[in-house]
Amino acid sequence: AGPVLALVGATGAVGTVMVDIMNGRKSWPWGEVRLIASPRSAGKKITVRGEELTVLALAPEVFDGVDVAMFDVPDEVSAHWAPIAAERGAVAVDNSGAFRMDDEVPLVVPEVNNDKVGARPKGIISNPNCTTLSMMASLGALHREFELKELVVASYQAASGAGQDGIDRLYAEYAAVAGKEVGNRAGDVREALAAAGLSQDDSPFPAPLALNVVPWAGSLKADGWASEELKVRNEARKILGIPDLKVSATCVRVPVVTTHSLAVHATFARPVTVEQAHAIFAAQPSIVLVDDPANGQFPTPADVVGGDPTYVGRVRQALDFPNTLDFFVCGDNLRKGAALNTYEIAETLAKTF
Ligand code: 2RA
Repeated sequence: AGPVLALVGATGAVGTVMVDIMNGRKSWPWGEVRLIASPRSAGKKITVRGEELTVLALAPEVFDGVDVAMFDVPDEVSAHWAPIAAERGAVAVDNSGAFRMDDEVPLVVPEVNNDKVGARPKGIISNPNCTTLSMMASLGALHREFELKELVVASYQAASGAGQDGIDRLYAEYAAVAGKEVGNRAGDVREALAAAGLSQDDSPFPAPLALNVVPWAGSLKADGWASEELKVRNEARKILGIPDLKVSATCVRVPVVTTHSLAVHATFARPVTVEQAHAIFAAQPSIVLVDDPANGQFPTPADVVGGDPTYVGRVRQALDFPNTLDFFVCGDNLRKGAALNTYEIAETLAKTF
């Protein structure tokens, strides 16, 4: 009958996209699917591949008989429940930050290091943070040829990186400023939000996001770094297998609903031309190269959202830095950045049962 797949967090922002991905998959290796969520969401009905399933409440017994359990839930929920799923015999594929830097948990991007899925002493495999993930297919492909040495990135992260609360907040802020002439005077966007009853204290973002950019994502870490910036550094090193990779990241939230973008400045051990990079990107099944600025062709979140591939463009040889490329990537943070990558790992595992 095929292996049993569980989805924990089936009703959240990423879980909802996961259901969409499962419904769109051409091949289907699974014999049974179980949708799992908090007791609050249990009982909801969701259709997966033509079958209406009832969402089950998270409990140890729901993992009995499960082969692969995908987790799209907050860190603390994964930290508690993924080991329970593993104890009950499932391989947990976790999209939270709870286990990513654990030496006994592989951190997998199928295009880059699929060979690592078998080495999972804890029965847990981690999915990278969406910001890191958006650039991994392109950097992994270049690293194989030219050996990556240094990486400087700036992110342009969408509101949905903060989950459904982030999406809801951005729409509410847009509604509050729509049709108003604000954004010309310091503080007038804040005033417009307050006038519409939107308190900054209730926002998942530390400043207004509509008509703005916010140079912050995640929580405060030592020396002024944001957790998101350290994730980019640590996860890139682990996925690419370059423990001493020099990385510096600045993470910025932008008023985009879904799709993260990154400006990447990557230095290699060997010289690399734009033509070589184009050829490498064009050969990757999960990358779409859109790089014709003379005709206004480059990736933008508005053109990329809802798609599976990572889009790459604006590829340039850095003028003042040897062996260095600058380029721009866009990836749907809920799909390849989260649900799709998790599902691709699960699909790899399905072949092993
Ligand atoms: C964000 N990368 O965009 C995070 C979500 N995991 O906030």
